[in-house]
Amino acid sequence: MKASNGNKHTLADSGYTAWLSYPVLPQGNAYNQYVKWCGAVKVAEENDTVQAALQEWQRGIESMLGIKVSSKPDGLCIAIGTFQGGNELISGVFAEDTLAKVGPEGFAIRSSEENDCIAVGASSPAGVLYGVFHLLRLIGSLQSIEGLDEVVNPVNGLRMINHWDNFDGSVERGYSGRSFLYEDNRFTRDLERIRDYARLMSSAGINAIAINNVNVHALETLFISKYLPDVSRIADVFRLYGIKLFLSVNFAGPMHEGEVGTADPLDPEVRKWWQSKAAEIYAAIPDFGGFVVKADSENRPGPFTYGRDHADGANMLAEALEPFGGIVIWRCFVYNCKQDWRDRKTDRARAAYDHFKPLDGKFNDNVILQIKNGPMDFQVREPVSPLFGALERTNQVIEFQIAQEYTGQQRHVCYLVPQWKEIMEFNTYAKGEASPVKHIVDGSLWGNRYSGIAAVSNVGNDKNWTGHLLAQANLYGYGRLAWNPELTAEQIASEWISLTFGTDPVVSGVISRILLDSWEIYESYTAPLGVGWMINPEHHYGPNVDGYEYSQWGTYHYADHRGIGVDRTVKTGTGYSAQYLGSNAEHYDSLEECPDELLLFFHHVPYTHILHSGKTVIQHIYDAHFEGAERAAELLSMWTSLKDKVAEGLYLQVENRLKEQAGHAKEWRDQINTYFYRKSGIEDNSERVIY
Ligand code: GCV
Repeated sequence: MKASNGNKHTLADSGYTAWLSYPVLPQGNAYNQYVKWCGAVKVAEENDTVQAALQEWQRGIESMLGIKVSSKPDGLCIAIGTFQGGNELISGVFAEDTLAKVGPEGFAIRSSEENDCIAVGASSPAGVLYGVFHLLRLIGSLQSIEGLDEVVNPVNGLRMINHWDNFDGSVERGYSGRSFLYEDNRFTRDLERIRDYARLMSSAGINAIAINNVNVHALETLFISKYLPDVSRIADVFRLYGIKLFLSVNFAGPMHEGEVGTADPLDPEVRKWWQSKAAEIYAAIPDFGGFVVKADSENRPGPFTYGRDHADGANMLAEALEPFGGIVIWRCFVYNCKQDWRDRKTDRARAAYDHFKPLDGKFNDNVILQIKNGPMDFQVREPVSPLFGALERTNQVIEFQIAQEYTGQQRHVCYLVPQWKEIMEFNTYAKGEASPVKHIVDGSLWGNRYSGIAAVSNVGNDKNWTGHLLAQANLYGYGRLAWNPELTAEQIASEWISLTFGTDPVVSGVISRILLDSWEIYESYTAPLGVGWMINPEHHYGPNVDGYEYSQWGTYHYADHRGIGVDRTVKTGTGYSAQYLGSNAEHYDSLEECPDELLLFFHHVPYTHILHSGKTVIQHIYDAHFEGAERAAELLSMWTSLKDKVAEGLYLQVENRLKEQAGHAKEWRDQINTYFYRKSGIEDNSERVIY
């Protein structure tokens, strides 16, 4: 199998090569420095992953610098390899204490004048690959490669992507075409595309991918039996790039093929069934990652059917995987979508905490709970899930959604890295004053065996992977943030822009501004003050104030002619605010202290309530929607200023999406403003026309 070369111009122009486009670098000091060092490379290992790193190096250097890379150094060179791989340049450059600092996936990099080389060394082939991508990234963003002397390890152990791809080729919440993994109930034959995908993921730092939807349908249930050879072929490609393959499994699997008449996790036959499946999987894929499970949620089967709890269910699977080193990733997105919440006490936001807090400490060591970032469902604004901080004795990963289900579906630009950063920095007060989510997620706060980050993929078979070209920044940014949560949203944006579009500072300035403003803009014309779900039911695109699909019991936002918002306080509401720790609980519970952006998530208030900003709630709604729509239009004019500076193919893709966004933002503005004007009967104090 060869990595695809294709017609480079066309591929880059379509967005296919994404942040591995390796744009030609400008002449100048930096360029001369790179040419001086990068003309030759020394590699001593035949290992497939090290060879993949070498190929990537050659491809990147030849494209960015326009030179041929020799593999027979005669002077300055780059040396690539594992510490034990027999490359004498690597062993000569790194001191013993450096080797000790390099973790299993980390790497060391050192520019050594005395050895005439820049060495990239690691303890594993995957580390070598990450090191090579790192050096290519430095070059692609015009940074110096002289004087380098650093050890880089990923902060998070698990850096995972969850595909919601179905075997029939559809993608649940997919906004970039169909699946590139499956077509009409068959696995793809285009392994080159899988390989290019693996390259992209690995270069962003991803090390785990679950290839099928957490809603596992009948045929996908057979991925662990009949279709195992196909799964194994994908795992072979991922392995080359340091990525472990995971499968989402159906909790009722034992019943599906009629082999066992129950899925009760305490039934010995059920346990045996899963154990034998695990053995079959590991015989085919020795480094298989494990299972992802959605149970007892949105009509999925689970342990509740048998009167068992989620620890019973997860531990049963964990036992089957443990002998092979596999893990179970058990999702906490468990709620009863049919619940009657007219009592105004029943609250979906409470569900994950109510289900899982009592189970803390009851899960096996190879179970990880996967917790959505917020208590609801990836809204443009919601508080951080109170489960972060509540589980002291349980492995856990945070789940983000790169797919923009509720944030414009990759038709609107919404750079999500600032949102994820804010969530990771949120202080839970779980263990003293400094207990941010990022330290729960990286395992350091409680000393967990497993920890990390997972996110729902935003890719499909659209040529540019993500539909909206600018949505690639979310995919790249997610990986980079998972690798190192200390990177800023600005840094990540700037890296992505250089690697994708080249290093022109004007281009970088404009695209950076578009990305960094986009979340705030999207929020302002869609979801005021923490109210969510004002979108059309089922497909979740476009404005519909009463559109929450489970609204048979009333509207989601409780708006009437007097006021709006969900009372989640302890005294008069659902009591959800008490799920937080320390001052967070008081802060959210208090009408005076609750931050404006979450006010309506926690409180029901009259439209005339005065915000910290000094505006009334209703005036805020009007202003935010007028301003948001205006700013959305400005995004388009900012982009058009780049017409002659960005390759035409890329330029036009983004222009088309931004045109749609500008028009659609007006529709949002008009629907939301009209609705609340009619409900409240209160005039806009700027006397703008509200239709
Ligand atoms: C995969 C939301 C989405 C569903 C998704 C679910 C989940 O409800 O709308 O499409 O199902 O979250 O995360 O399991």
